[in-house]
Amino acid sequence: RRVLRGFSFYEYHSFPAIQEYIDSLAKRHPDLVTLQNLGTSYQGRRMKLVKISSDPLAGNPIIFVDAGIHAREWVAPAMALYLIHRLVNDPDARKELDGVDWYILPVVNPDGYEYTRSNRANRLWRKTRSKNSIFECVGVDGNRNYGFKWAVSGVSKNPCDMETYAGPKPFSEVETQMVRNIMMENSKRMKLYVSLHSYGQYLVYPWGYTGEYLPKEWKRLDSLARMVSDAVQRAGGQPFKVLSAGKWYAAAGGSDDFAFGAVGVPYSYTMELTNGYEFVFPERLLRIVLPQYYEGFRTFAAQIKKE
Ligand code: ING
Ligand code: ZN
Repeated sequence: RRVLRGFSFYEYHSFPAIQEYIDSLAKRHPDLVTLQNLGTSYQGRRMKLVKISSDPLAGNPIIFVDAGIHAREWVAPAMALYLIHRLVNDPDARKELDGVDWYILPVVNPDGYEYTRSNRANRLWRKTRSKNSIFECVGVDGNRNYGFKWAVSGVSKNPCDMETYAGPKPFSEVETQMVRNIMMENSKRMKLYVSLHSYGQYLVYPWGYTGEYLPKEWKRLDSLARMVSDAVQRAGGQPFKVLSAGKWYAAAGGSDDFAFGAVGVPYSYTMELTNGYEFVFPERLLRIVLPQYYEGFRTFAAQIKKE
C-alpha cells in the first residue's frame, strides 16, 4: 500500500523500485493484474510481464507493449509504467480494458538501465551488459538482435561498437529471447505490438530492415499510426512523424520487424517518444507528455477492438 501511494509517475525510478511497485499493484488488484515470471536478465535481475485483463478467460486480443530495450531511453519505461497506472487506476479505462488484454514489459534491458543510473559517465549506454566470449567488450544492441533478416542492414559486427552491434547470433541475448517467447506463446491473439523508445517523435512500422519496399499491408499500418498521432496532437502533444522504419533509416534485427514478419502480429510499431531533448528528457516534463501519449494508446485500443 505504502509503495503504491508513494510512487510518482513523473520521476525516473530504479529497477528495484519499479519491480516493487509492480508487485504491490498486482497484490492490490489481483482481479485485474497478474504477473508472469520471465526468468532473469544476464546479470540476474528478475523480470516480470505485467498482464492487465478484466476477463482473462475470454481469449481477448492482446496488445503487447515493451519499453527500455535501450538502456538510456528512460522516458520509455516511464511511459510504460504510466500506461499500467492509468489502465489499472483510471475508472475511465474500462473502455480500454473491455475486450482487450494488455501485456506490458516496462524494462526489457534492466542491466543496461541500472548501468545508465550508476553514474553520469554511463548515462548514454544503449546496449545490454552481456560479456562477449572472445572480445573484452560488453553488450549487444537488443534492437538489432531479433531473428528476422538478422544483420542484413544497419548493424555493426564489431562487439566494441557502442551503438548497433547485432550480437554473435540472432537472439544471443536472454532479454530478447524473453520478448520473442512472449510473442510466440501468444501469437494467435496478439494483434498489436508497440516497442517504446526515444527520441524524435516518430511512429514507425515495418519494414525496418529495408527502405526499398513496404509490406503489402502498409496502408493499414500507416493509417492506424496517423490516428494515434492525431489523438496525441488533440491532447496537446506534438504529432508523430509516421513512416516505415526503413525509410527513416534501414536497420535489421528490430523487434517490430520480428513481430510483424516472423510472428504475424498484424500491427507492429516502434514509437520514438519525445522531441528536442535527445536521450536526457527532463523529469519535470513527464507530467506534460505522458498523459498526451496515453491518449494515443486509447486510440490504439479502440481501433484494435474494431478489427
Ligand atoms: N531507434 C530505433 C533503433 O533501434 C529503429 C529505430 C526502429 C530501427 C525499428 C530499426 C527498427 O535504432 C532508437 N532510438 O533506438
Ligand atoms: Zn531505442
